[in-house]
Amino acid sequence: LPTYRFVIVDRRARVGLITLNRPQQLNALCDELVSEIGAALDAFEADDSIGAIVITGSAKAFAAGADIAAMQALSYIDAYRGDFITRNWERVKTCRKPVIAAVAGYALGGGCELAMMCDFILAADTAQFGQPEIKLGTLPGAGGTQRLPRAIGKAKAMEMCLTGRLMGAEEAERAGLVARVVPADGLVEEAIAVATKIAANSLPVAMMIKEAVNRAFESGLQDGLLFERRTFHASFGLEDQKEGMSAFLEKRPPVFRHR
Ligand code: CO8
Repeated sequence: LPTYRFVIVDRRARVGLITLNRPQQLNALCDELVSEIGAALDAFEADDSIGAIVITGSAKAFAAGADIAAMQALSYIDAYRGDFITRNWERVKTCRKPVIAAVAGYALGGGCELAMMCDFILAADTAQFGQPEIKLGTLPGAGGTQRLPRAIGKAKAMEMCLTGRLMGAEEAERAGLVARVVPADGLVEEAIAVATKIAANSLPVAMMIKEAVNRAFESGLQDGLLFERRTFHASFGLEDQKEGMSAFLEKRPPVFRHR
């Protein structure tokens, strides 16, 4: 596995693990860090033996936001011409394998947005989510105003973006921002365990499910249902569908070949 400056990349059997590692800045998301997340995702996506990916930070911070020091002096034309810095961020969204965000501590601004770009969030009981950009004289720039209302509804999203207040793990679970809350000291192991379960299934089926669920946010119900039905039909072309159903009928565990 290659080494990076701001992320640590590791693997546990079929699970790829990306740990943000810029501790002095609470994992503030500078351009290089986000590029490295992209490079690590490229490598995991190209690797047939990886079936799911976990992105995590430290106990204190998943990521405390975009790098304020790098943004402070940016001019409009620099931001616009350079497509600051969303260019890089698209990579997380376009990953076709399942990606879990394992969040402990602060997930603020771009950190909250990065977590929301993942397929779902597992939160430690210490997790704190927020879009505090308003306090810096700007607004969320990587999906905060769009994904947060889809996740938790307009009232809470509007309140969070307009006040910049933080939301703890319990409230985040109640509101639907996170899938589950777990004790902080077991967060990463639990995320790896969940990813291991996902990765034991058929990878092409997991990819189809991810596409189909994401489609629910991009289309009306009829189009979404049609997309689902066609994808469901396509699953009958997979070796893994034959194996999964044969195994059930033969009362044995399936052995998926991920094809
Ligand atoms: N950028 C740069 N440095 C940071 C950031 C950040 N976002 N957050 C923390 N740091 C640095 C601090 O400057 C400090 O550095 P130093 O030791 O050199 O002074 C170090 O990390 C430790 O931080 P604190 O001393 O502040 O730690 P505390 O425990 O006292 O406080 C907090 C922790 C509450 C998380 C606090 O650091 C904080 O409020 N951070 C800023 C949070 C924030 O406003 N985030 C939003 C940033 S704006 C944004 O994300 C826009 C997203 C747009 C999308 C971008 C893609 C297009």
